[in-house]
Amino acid sequence: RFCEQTQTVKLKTHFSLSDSLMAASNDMKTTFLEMYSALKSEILEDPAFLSTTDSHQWVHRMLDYNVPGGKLNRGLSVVDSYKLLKEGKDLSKDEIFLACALGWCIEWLQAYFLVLDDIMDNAHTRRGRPCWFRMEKVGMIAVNDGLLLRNHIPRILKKHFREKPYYVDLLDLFNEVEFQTASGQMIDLITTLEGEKDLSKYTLQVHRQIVQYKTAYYSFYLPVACALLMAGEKLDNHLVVKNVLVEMGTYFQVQDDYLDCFGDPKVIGKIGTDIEDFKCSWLVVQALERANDDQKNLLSDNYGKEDKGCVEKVKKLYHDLDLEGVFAEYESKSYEKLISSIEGHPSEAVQAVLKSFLGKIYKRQK
Ligand code: GPP
Ligand code: MG
Ligand code: MG
Ligand code: MG
Repeated sequence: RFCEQTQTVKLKTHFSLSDSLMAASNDMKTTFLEMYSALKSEILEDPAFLSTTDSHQWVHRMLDYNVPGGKLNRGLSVVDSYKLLKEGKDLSKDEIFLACALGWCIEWLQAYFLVLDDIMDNAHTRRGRPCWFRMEKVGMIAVNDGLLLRNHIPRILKKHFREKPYYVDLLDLFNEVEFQTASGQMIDLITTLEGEKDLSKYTLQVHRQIVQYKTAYYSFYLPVACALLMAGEKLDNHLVVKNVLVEMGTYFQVQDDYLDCFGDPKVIGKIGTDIEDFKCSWLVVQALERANDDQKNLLSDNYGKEDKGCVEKVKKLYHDLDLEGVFAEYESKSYEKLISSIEGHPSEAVQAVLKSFLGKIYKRQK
């Protein structure tokens, strides 16, 4: 079945024909989305889901609801990065196939994290729809769905990469990054523990630790690391690239924290819950650095409460402290710093990979 999928004209001719960058990335998205259906079919062929039509249907619906509906930035980045590492050489059908499969593994990982994160954050919406656990008849079955999504990843890797010389490194990479993300998530969660609501522990250092671990490794390092492994590279030789990507991932999560409060829910597809959840968000850390004693008291009294009035008071304080301006300043400073680190890298191909990544997220609204 997979061979048939990859025989399509689009896959055969795509890279040699496209000379416009825009057209190339649109076509690649189509190809990438086609791969999703193929991978889903393989998963659904598992005997575990064949015995009852109900289980088959459940997994089908669960995958369609949670896996493909995002921006697909992480997944598509594997393909983009691999292409750039190949310095313009045409990719074979097989290479496109494998890069897309790895990209989907990251999207599967993201789906698994989001399904569970929304339960832990008591969120309401995701990607413009109710969170999966909020759906009728789903509830806490979503915890098990998260586990299933997670377990699909090594199955996809085994099926398509078992014979590759980099298979072990790939498995190790996914394991390591999952560990880092869960560790970051743990710190994110335990800092908000009820009964210990103490804003004085919220510093830039704690914030950095949380976001580096919960977001940067899986969202930024992982896609490029996958592409590097496919290109035959050893990850130990690319620690500088890793550092730049972790910096970029940190900047990306600061944007996420900012958009949680100042973004348009219709555009970002989710309604923020960071203030209610007493999160160690970049905004509250910046507010604490700038607040006078009265404003600090206002924060202590209102941060971490479900009450709409309390949330509004916190938002007004953020506005009074001009956190929009502080963020705009942070955003352009981060961009400049990242560009100069990138331009210090000896390889033009690697520079192109990193710049393409940065271009996708700079001043993002969603
Ligand atoms: C983003 O935090 C971090 C994750 C989605 C990682 C979750 C990790 C697990 C091990 C479940 P966030 O809560 O700010 O994201 P969002 O704003 O999208 O809810
Ligand atoms: Mg969270
Ligand atoms: Mg969340
Ligand atoms: Mg967030």
